[in-house]
Amino acid sequence: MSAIIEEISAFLQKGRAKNVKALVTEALEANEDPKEILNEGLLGGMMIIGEKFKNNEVFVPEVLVAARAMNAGLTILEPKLVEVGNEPIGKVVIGTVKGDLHDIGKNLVSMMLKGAGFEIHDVGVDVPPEKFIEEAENIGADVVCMSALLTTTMPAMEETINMFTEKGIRDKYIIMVGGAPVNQNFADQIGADYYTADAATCAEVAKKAITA
Ligand code: B1M
Repeated sequence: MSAIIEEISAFLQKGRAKNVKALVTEALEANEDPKEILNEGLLGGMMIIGEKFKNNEVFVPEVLVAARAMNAGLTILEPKLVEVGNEPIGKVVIGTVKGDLHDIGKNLVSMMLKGAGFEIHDVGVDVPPEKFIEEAENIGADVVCMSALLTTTMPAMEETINMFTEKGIRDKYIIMVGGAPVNQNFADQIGADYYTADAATCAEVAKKAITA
């Protein structure tokens, strides 16, 4: 790992958003590979924070500032990771489910979907089933993407799919789910169309599904 990427990871762990932004800019100017900046610098730093959080070595405030620094770095990196074509290949509604405030994974998924040519309608975090439905119906979405990072919020995915079904509109949409605690079994159990483990695969699968 280059020195600058190590520095990005270190500043992210300290939650220093301004330094992370400046270093990501500097790394891009120095022709560092954007994917390496993402995977080793930003996500690498966040993984270390995640481990420390799990072991009670850091607490919510530290994780929160690290997450802010991560999002700050992502905004600089986004144009390099995403090259958008002219005509959208489909419309996506994306959000983190009710009760869940984690948005970094969702933001990455949005970014990759955008890069794959989708028009993105991000409804944010802590999104109730009604909101997913309202937005999907309003914009005429093709795909609905739900993210969950907590085992306690996974049931909100099922609740959302059930509400689409109750309203008789389930089959209008390709429904995709993901997030660290979600897996293929769970996706099958709740009647989602696709589960994918990471942002890049989500974009690939969505593209295939819509052009199938
Ligand atoms: Co939270 N948190 N957190 N947290 N947090 C986790 C998730 C946890 C695993 C930490 C731990 O204990 N090791 C744990 C969950 C345990 C569990 O349920 N199994 C946890 C907990 C317990 C909590 C609180 C309850 C803590 C508390 O208050 N006591 C609390 C809950 C708040 C709430 O949501 N209601 C909480 C709060 C927070 C912060 C607010 C401080 C902050 C979030 C800030 C933010 O997002 N803006 C935070 C963070 C940052 C984390 C960790 C450290 C990092 C998550 C992250 O952003 N990872 C996390 C530990 C960890 O994951 N190691 C943890 C990077 C991100 C790129 O990965 O989101 O997994 P991820 O996305 C991946 C894939 O999952 C996938 O693509 C991405 C990669 O390409 N993906 C999809 C995601 N969505 C997808 C959708 C798809 C497809 C793929 O299709 C639609």
